[in-house]
Amino acid sequence: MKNNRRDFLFQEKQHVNNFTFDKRVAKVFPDMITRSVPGYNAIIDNSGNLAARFVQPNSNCYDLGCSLGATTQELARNINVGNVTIIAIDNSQAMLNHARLSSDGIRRDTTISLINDDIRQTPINNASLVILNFTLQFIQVSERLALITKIFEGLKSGGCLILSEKIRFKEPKIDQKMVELHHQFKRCQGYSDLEISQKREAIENVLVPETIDIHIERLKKIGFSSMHIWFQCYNFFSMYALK
Ligand code: GEK
Repeated sequence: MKNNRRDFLFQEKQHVNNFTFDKRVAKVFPDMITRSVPGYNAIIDNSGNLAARFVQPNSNCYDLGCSLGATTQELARNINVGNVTIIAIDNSQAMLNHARLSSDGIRRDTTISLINDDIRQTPINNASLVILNFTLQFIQVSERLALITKIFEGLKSGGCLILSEKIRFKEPKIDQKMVELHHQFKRCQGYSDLEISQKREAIENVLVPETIDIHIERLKKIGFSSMHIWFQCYNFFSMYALK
């Protein structure tokens, strides 16, 4: 099955339901996410770069909310130390069904395991790298501290968490400006105003963005020793935090 179909899901006027990662979304997901998230490809590519820098031998890497495995594939290609297992987890079987991972250019002693599970339940252990690329935003705000605390406890010393998210801004005028710039980006990617507004309505109650300050305060409170924002475009950012 091809994974390069055009996202037309919100093209027609419709009764809008809450967004879910179902079969229809899985079919068009690569097109949907690259045309919706400014800098998505740069973030995936650089997750590989960070993996090359931080993954330790004889350890686990976790790609939490792996969708079709784009980040997992990039990690696998960039790991340059021995005996690493990548554990890629998603709770949508429809998304995992569309994952296409290639073994080209991957070390023989790197293992990939795709798992259908809820990341709130999955144990994390012996981890040198954990990635949350646009996944924390779908976890209830009240459950985020517990999830990141579990990740911190499962990380080895020197281990790295990559966190990429849609964000909001405390100052309403700035927030509004960034939302408009994001919508302008989507228009440039070929989405109509109707598609933009219907997608927004579908995702509003499902994806809850937080400010950068809230993310950083939480990571500090949990005990991460340093935090570095390495990418930001409008209301999207990526950072890495070290244990
Ligand atoms: C990428 N990281 O291509 N447990 C497991 N998976 C979950 C949960 C949960 N509780 N909640 C949501 N998901 C990917 C993109 S998409 C981001 C991540 C987006 C999964 C959900 O099924 C979906 O596949 C993914 O998190 C979020 O780099 O669509 O904006």
